[in-house]
Amino acid sequence: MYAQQIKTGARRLKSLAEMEPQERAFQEHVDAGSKIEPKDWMPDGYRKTLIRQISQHAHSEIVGQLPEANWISRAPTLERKAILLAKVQDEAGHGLYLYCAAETLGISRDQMLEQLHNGQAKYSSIFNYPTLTWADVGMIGWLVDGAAIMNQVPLQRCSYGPYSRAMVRVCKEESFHQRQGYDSLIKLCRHGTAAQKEMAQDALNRWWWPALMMFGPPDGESVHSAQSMAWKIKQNTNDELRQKFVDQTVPQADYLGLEVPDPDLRWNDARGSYDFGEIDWEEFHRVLGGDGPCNRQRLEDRVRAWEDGAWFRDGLMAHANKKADQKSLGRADAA
Ligand code: FAQ
Repeated sequence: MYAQQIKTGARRLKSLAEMEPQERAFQEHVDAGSKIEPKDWMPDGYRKTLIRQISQHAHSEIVGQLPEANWISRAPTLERKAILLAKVQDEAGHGLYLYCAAETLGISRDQMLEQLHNGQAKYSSIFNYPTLTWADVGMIGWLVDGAAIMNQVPLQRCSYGPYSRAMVRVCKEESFHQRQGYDSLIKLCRHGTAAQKEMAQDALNRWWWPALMMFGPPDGESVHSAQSMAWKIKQNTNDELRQKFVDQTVPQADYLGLEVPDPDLRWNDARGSYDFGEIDWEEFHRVLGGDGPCNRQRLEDRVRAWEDGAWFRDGLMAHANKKADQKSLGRADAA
């Protein structure tokens, strides 16, 4: 329902009566649950919000390859290596679908990458943390992909057609990612040695809070939530999804025999969900501001990968241009 009253840090939204006819028709279309397609009229703000969110999402997928790729050459078995390779390749595919979806809104992939490389665009805070042990790879699958699924399943119903369709395939693959992470932690925690379980606990201690930060600032400080929900880009607030994630994940930690590093975590019978402790928002803002443990390294790696790939892009362009020349020569001959 349009103008749903949620408490957020955003300014007041326009009512239907305050909108110009074109914008009102757009909003009614969205309210009716219909999709917006690239050639449809859309408010500038809708276009900008989507470009921002989809490009940040795409950047997260490709920067997100880096922490796990660190372990491909050191995976403990051939099977684990094959699984991890497939997962890291999937993340590149997710980036590709998402960059393509953003391109339908009138921005080029080169522009988006330029914004990533010059620090203008964000990517998820979570990928600025290091993967110190093999258990961290399991934690990324279980917690990071788990949080990503919680956030992305509702995005399959996003009002913008190309984004919502891209998310259907992404979510299927993220489910495999989450399962492989949890499976590797079951091996460490329930079938492994005491040292392996300790390694998993240490990884959980380091990844739990950053995983909760993935859902974004608390609702009272979320700048974009109210408008994005009115436009049905987002279906839930950041805090709603964070709570669902905690409720789903704590029993999974119990099954592994791991302790969630939060002394304030307890089941609240009245609410039917878990109460949990205060997130360190200062740390969140520090990481967003570029001062997390790995921000510099991640950006350097992405820029280097872009520069190293220049010869390949040049080759592709030369090939495409040659094909185009041959085609136009063929047409000239036929004329
Ligand atoms: N990190 O007003 P809100 C993955 C920014 S994919 C960095 O609440 P919004 C797969 C936000 O952009 C993970 N920045 O914003 C994988 C905004 O900044 P701006 C990525 C954050 O958009 C797994 C400002 O704070 N998923 O993990 C973060 O309504 C394993 C104010 O925030 C997506 O991108 C953060 N955690 O809600 C890959 C999903 N949180 O632009 C490899 C799509 C907030 O004004 C391995 N995105 N910010 O300068 C979304 O759902 C939303 O954009 C939110 C933020 C929920 C992230």
